[in-house]
Amino acid sequence: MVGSIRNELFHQAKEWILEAGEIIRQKMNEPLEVNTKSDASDLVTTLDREIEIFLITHIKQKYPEHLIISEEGYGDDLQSLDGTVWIIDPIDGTMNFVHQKRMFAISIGIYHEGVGEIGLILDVMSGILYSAKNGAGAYKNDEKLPRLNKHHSMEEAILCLNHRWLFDNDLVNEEAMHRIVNTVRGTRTYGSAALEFAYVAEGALDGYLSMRLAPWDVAAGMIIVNEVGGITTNIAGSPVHLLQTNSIMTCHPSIHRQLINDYLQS
Ligand code: 2AM
Ligand code: CA
Repeated sequence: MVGSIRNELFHQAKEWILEAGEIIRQKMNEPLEVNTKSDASDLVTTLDREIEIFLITHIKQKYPEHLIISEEGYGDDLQSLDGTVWIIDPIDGTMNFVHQKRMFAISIGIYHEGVGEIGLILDVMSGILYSAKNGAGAYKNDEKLPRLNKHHSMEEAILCLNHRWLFDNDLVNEEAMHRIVNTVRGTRTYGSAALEFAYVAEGALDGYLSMRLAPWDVAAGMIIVNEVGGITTNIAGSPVHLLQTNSIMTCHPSIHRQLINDYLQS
């Protein structure tokens, strides 16, 4: 993508994500209709839908040729990442939004011909915007994030993971997960994949593992983590496919290497 087009898109997407955050903060204390989707923990509210429609309406008006992948079904049904594709989660961490009224985000990733060009993650309640442009580094508001260079051992690492992967499950060997948890300095679970990516990018977490994430959970975060030298793959170490769900590990490079070589390689 040409740099001037990337810059223009970035400013536009930033304006819309900040406006969307403002709408959520204004409306979140009004009565909310909460419904479940695939299971009892998979929630959607009227505001998830409203914010998705807000973003898609703006995108389609200004950029009618752009395509959209989004969580609540108002986007396009895509079979490829050809062209310019916005991958959107209007509220990432809906359970946090409903129950805790904090620790949720809006996530927008923009890809051009399959290449991640722009990533934006807004922590709605704090107003902190994590952002990145391909090749231009990642930012936390106006502060440039340093690259993840210093070597970390597993013993010094803080990892983020959901407790469910420590129990018998179909997606990962729970004994490998037990060894990981027994080795690292600490574990955390925040419940918003987008924010968990952002915390890896800023070095507050050394890695985040999840066994099942959708494209909109990871699209922006992958671009932001990549800009600071972090690595995102599935848990086998293979590339993430943005048209399907994936297992995910997004990590400081030295932690990524150790997790694959010493724990997760079968
Ligand atoms: P959501 O709130 O947008 O649904 C919670 O651990 C993280 O996983 C959140 O980012 C949440 O995104 C995502 N998530 C929850 N249920 C999911 C599902 N069934 N498939 C994929 N991602 C899911
Ligand atoms: Ca969502």
